[in-house]
Amino acid sequence: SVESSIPEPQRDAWKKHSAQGFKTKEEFQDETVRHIETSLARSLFNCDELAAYSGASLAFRDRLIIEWNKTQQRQTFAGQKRVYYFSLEFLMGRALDNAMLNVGLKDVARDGLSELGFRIEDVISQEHDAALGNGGLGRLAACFLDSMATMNYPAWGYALRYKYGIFKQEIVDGYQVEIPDYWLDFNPWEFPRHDITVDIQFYGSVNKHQNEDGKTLSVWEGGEIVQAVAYDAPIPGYETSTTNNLRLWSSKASSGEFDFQKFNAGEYEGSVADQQRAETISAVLYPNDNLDRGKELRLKQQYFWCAASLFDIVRRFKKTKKPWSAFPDQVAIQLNDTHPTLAIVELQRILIDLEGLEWDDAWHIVVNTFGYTNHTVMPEALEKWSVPLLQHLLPRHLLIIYDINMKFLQMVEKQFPKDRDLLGRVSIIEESQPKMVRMAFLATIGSHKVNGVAELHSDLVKTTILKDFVKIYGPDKFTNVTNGITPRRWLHQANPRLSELIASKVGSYEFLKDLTLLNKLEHYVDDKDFKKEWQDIKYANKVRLAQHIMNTTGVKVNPKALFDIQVKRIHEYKRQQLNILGVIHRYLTIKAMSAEERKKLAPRVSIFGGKAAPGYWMAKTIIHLVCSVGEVVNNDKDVGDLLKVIYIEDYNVSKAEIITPASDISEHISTAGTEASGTSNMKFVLNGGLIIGTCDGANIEITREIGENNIFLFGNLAEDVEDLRHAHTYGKFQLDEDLKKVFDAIKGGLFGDAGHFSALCNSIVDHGDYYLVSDDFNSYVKTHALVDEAYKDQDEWVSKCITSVSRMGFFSSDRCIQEYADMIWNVEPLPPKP
Ligand code: T68
Repeated sequence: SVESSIPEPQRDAWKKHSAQGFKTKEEFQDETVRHIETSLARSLFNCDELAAYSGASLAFRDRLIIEWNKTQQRQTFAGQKRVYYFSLEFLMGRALDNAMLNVGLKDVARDGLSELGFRIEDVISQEHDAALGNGGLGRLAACFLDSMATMNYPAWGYALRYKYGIFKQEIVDGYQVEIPDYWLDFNPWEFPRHDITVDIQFYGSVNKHQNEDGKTLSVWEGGEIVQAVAYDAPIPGYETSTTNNLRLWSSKASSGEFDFQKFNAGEYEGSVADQQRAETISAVLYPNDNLDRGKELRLKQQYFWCAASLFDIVRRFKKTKKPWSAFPDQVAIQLNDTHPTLAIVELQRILIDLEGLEWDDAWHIVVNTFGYTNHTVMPEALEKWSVPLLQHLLPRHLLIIYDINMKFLQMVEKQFPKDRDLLGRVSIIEESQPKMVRMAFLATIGSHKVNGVAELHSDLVKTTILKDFVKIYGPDKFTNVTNGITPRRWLHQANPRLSELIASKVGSYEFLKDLTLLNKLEHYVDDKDFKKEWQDIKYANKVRLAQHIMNTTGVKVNPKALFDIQVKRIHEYKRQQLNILGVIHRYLTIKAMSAEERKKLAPRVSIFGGKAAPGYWMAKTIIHLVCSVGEVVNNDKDVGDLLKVIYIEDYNVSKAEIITPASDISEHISTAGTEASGTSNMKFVLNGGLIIGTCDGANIEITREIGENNIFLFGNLAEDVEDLRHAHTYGKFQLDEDLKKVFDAIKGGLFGDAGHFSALCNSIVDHGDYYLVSDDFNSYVKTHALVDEAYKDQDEWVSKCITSVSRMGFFSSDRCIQEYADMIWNVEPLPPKP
């Protein structure tokens, strides 16, 4: 039996009054109106859409929380292993629509709201995205939470409760402007747990003390204490009552820290400053994707979050009264990139310094607990922390890192005697000025499995950055789990009509839980009526996007044109510059065409979207070029509908839900070997769009699944990139002929002051063209011509789309979670009793 504050005789009374949550339309309306009138203190006379959203959300939240309590109790009773997904980012997007669909009550809510005077779409669109992430890495974590709950895995997410998520992007006069994203104004989805707090230490010094047994232990003393307060968000599974938890830590000054002496001595401002300094830790999400900047506050965030989460997990483990050796049978921790690597060091510290375990016993537990997912092999994105910074902020942890390194190097030396170079190459400490701690090495050494996120990427991990480690540990420690996406949000929620059409053909909505069932669609590839409906749905989705574009940019686009979309973070390696240079080439070509030739051309809308890191100047220049080209092209009456260029402001999860279903073709055109996986490629294909892409990341596996006739691949291969770059640096660079014409147009001022774009052009022409824009340009342009041709045969095009969708089953994040669970976590699901 578990401890309970309610004595046995009173429990029946308690149970009789237990909250049940609504089930019917009337109950939903009761709950919604009650919340609007009492929780929000509004009435019939001042209930706007925002209040309706809030009331409906609170009604749903109540339902979720009831299931959540039951789930947590059930999981605790069962006593089996839980998964903890450590990620500094969870890009959740909106919660209400997802909650409605997952608990299967969206129709109830639609009718209920309609009778109360509201359209459900308007209510849903009131919600502010939970935007606690940059891009793919954060969204992957969110998809994984959905899959883990849906598949009934006992799983928690751990993260930071940033006060400001990723900034909001405005485009002002063709430039990106960043606006802070204060999203906590009203968030019905989180529960503050003021009773769940952890004191987190920073700075101070390390001293030796003897414990009762006469053993000498290192003790970390002094420094400052910041308090972590837990905030919980329920994560409902689809068609299951399992409701998991996402725990977010918020920082505040610890009660000891808030200096009452200062306060009483009249130094009010000083004590408030302490408070603010503490709160700074969880104040803001760092807006860089795939770039490491080594800022002290970022390191503080990482430690704060890891230490609080581990304390929480250890506290939970201790309640089981099991021996420490059982820890890895109860706990699996997955590290989403190297950002949580300090958790490895922190667990080792807890075990040896606080719990008195021997080093080797402790280390065995640590390694068996952790798994590490790598998301990049690009050098500028690999995390390193300077030794002096660590020494200052976390002196005890640095010593432990040195010990981990020493024992590891001793082992390597035994295995490969006299290979001094090898020792230098694999050392956790880089012998630079200042010395640096290589976090990917530490994460690898401290985990039992390391995985990449697509086949090519996992191979690159093994042959480039972790090559020596494969030699040392053998290949079995390294594996691949190709990314996936949740079909609930990215098909059913984003594209309800397509989901419904599919269900009508494959027999039920079961495919949302087993995406491989989509293969039944292949029977309908030649079904005329089906294809007509398919096309109608695509058209309707394009009309919806065209409306959004009209509302936000004032540009009218023709929904019958070919919609060509590239939405993702702006990065040179993702090559939005290749796309826009290709668009300019198209524009110049159209201008030179006869009226006859123009008639044969399929009209195009080139759509871009995505944020640039605020300090990434080149990325901002790319945005500016896209906007400047749009300014000229969209106002060129001579070109008209043949070409439009659109920049969609503030790309985020909820915009993606409108954009993804509306593509005819989307662009996934990174320099081969740079994009670890990509996940929007999967979203677009699943929504019946074709893609143009390089042989990179998951594009390769998408091709294998859907067939090479159904994808437009182009460009150099990863295996040739190094040689090409090498050739460039040794003077063998030949600027592509067509690209030269494009640069001449830019330099001639066709898109405004050429000076604005000179660094961008020079990076290709004069500075080695690191991302191989010129090498791939010809192949890219030619492939777009093939797209134009293919689009003319609509019947064949739709067949390709249907075939592709029917073969996308592999890319469900449910399949990923199954692989993680079996290969890495060794955990079992715990389904609710029927
Ligand atoms: C992305 N990484 C990969 N990083 O670029 C993408 N980085 O190929 C892959 O599909 C996706 O991860 C999921 O595996 C990122 O999104 C970041 O956002 C990031 C954030 C902070 C620091 C470094």
